[in-house]
Amino acid sequence: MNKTNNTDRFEDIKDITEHQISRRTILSLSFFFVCFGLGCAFFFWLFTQKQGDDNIQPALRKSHEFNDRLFSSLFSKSKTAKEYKPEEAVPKPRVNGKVGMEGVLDTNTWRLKLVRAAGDTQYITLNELKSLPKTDVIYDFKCVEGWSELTHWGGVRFADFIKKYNLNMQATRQYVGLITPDSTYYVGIDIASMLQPQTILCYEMNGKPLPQDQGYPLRLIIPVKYGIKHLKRIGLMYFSDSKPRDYWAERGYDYYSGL
Ligand SMILES: Nc1nc2c(c(=O)[nH]1)N[C@H]1C(S)=C(S)[C@@H](COP(=O)(O)O)O[C@H]1N2
Ligand SMILES: [Mo]
Repeated sequence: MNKTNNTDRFEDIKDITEHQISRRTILSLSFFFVCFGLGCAFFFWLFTQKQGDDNIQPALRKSHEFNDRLFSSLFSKSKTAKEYKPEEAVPKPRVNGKVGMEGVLDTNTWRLKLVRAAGDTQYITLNELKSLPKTDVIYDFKCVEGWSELTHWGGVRFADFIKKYNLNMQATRQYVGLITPDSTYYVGIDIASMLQPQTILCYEMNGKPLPQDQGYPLRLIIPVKYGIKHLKRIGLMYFSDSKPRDYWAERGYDYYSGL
């Protein structure tokens, strides 16, 4: 009597369980197919979109720009890269990137062309820049290709340069643009990162004049950014509220390229 009862109950339970199992299986399978279908539709939509001027799907560009804005807003001037002792720097830093570095630069006639406003360009010599207070920066130089090195640079703080050349008005613009003398390499950088105290217009490496292939006579050192923004052999500098042209951003890399 007892036994029969037990079996009955057991079969009841088994019945319900099997029913539930198949219902749940169907439910989760349908859920899977709906998600899979939505995923396929999304990718189809994404990759059949008309590409923008920069050969990138507008939706990807938009999310990229969203990241840009997010990280620029998180950026604070007090954020600094870790600094090291001079002995820790490598004696011979790697040379990387030669765009705009071809040919020998005429160091006697080189001037920094500073565009103060449309039609108002000032020409600054290396000695004039060297007469400003010098700042040394020893930090971990990082390239997007995946390597990094402890390097030692010297030059004039961009913020000091702004003060000395009365560029406070210009520094209310959102970006600084830098271009090599032959105009083949160019970068655009947000003003907050330029004014960060470790950003220098650099003319020295390991206490000696910059080697030719590392940007002689003047390059940018900007520890809060990846290597791609560290333009070597500066020819021209200008200020702008719209994003200056940027060599690697035009080739799909992040415009902001912050660390
Ligand atoms: N003019 C110029 N500057 C440039 C580049 C370049 O190709 N041309 N490459 C950039 C990249 S990708 C890196 S990683 C650094 C490398 O600097 P280095 O040669 O001193 O190591 O320079 C940057 N500045
Ligand atoms: Mo790089």
